[in-house]
Amino acid sequence: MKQRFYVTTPIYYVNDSPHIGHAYTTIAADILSRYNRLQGKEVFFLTGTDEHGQKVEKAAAEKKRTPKEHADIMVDNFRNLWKRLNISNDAFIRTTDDAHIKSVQGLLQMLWDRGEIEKREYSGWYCTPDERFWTEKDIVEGNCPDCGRPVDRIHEENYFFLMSKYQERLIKYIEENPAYILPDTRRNEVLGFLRNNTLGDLCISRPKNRLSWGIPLPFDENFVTYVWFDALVNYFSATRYLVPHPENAKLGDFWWPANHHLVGKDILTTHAVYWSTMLMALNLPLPKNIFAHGWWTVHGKKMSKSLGNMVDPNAMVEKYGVDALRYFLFREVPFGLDGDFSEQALINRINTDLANDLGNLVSRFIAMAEKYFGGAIDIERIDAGASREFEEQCAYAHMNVHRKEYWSHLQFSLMLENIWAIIGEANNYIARKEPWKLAKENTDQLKIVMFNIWNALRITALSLYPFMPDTAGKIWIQLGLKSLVDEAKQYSPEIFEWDWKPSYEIKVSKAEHLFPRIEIKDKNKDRG
Ligand code: ME8
Repeated sequence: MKQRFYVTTPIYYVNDSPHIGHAYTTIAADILSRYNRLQGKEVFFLTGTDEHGQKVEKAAAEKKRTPKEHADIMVDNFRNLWKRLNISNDAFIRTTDDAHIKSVQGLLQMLWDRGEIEKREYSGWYCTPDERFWTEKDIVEGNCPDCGRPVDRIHEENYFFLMSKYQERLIKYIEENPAYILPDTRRNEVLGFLRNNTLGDLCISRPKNRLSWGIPLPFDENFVTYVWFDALVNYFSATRYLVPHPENAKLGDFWWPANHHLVGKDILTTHAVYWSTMLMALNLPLPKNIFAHGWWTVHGKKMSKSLGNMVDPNAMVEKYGVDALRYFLFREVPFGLDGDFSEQALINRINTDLANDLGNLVSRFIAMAEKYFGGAIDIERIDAGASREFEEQCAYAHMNVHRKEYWSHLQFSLMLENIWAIIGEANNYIARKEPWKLAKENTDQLKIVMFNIWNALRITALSLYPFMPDTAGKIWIQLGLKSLVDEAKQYSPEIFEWDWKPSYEIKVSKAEHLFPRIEIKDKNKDRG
């Protein structure tokens, strides 16, 4: 049976407009999915939208729509963006899906029957916009510690998930499974928090008279489910009805547990603490990994509607292309750390790494191959001589691109650095070998050199595919190969080796330059 790989993104609030932060997590999941598919695994890549709660209810009322009508309109902002960014998700979950609602209710009933949920009198400070309770010591001068807006004092009865009793078990689990929460800094933060604080129980309901847009508790119609309980369950509920062959899910052949839950650092606690303890109470296995990546800011500031500084991925794609944006986000900042987004930095990456290093290499190589041999590459050439050094350097960088620790720890920027090491080697090799001289002096040697560059570009295209699928596919075709995805699947794993050769003749062909340079007008010049 094929190995399985299940990766998730957070389900984004349907009411918000997606920005580069949302694009970031989703592209990361896409990179992992594409890579694992190419390695021959059966992949389930899940993303979706979080559609219940007060904010959706309020926004819908303002627009004179029902919450569901509002969600049905807003969800397309996400769906369309994912298409535009070349996201290869296998499913899109909405928390308003009937099957998800039934799943949430089924799990709640199970927890209720097992005595894991209790009804209690409750009073606390409530931040309405954030839909979050705070304790006396959390609030800052009568305001929400998170968003700074005023909080309200609320007394009511509510249902609580008895989370506190799992504190020790969770600490032990995280200690014994070093890869459960990554990166390590985040793991240490969660452990520090759990060791130094007493975990409370989790309020998992809202009275219907205060909030009606939610999933009714199966054991008390007067309450709806707290958004986070509803939302977190998506990762499991999807494995019951959205996976390939859902009929197997019914037979107990589950996709669960996920290999990676990718989240931003803002929602690490809800995943590492709430979700983990919910799963423990349900007797379900925990995901293999929760990876909390860093935060994109703009000029050092948090992106927000009120500051008007949200970077719209659609606009970036329009101006610079999908692959340039995908590349930039994962090359510029190691996954896990925070980064500051600037268009200037994006342009610099396009002009240096993409136009100069990669684009020029491809077009120079194709032009030379056409000039010297009418585009034909002699793939039977084997170099026994000095240029094995080139092969060895490429092979070393290529091995790094595929390093297991990089992939298990999501070190995307290191993989890209190694791909660029191959590109750099190929550029140096051309400078060293001077094919234009060989063309006059030694065409046998020239054939070997051309084959080696061709092969380095073939390996580059394969390695680039998860990050820049469109560009990788274009290079593949220019190299005279047939179809990157089909051939990679058909000839995996040998195709990833330096020595792999196609079984047909190769003729390269010119196409448009992959990444034209972006010229920036010098503002000072305009001023005269
Ligand atoms: O929290 N930098 O949804 P959400 C990097 N519905 N990533 C960012 C970012 C930024 N500036 N801003 C947002 C929710 N993100 C819940 C999730 S999951 C069961 C429920 C990304 O729409 C990042 O992945 O606020 C973050 O965790 C997520 O968007 C929050 O999305």
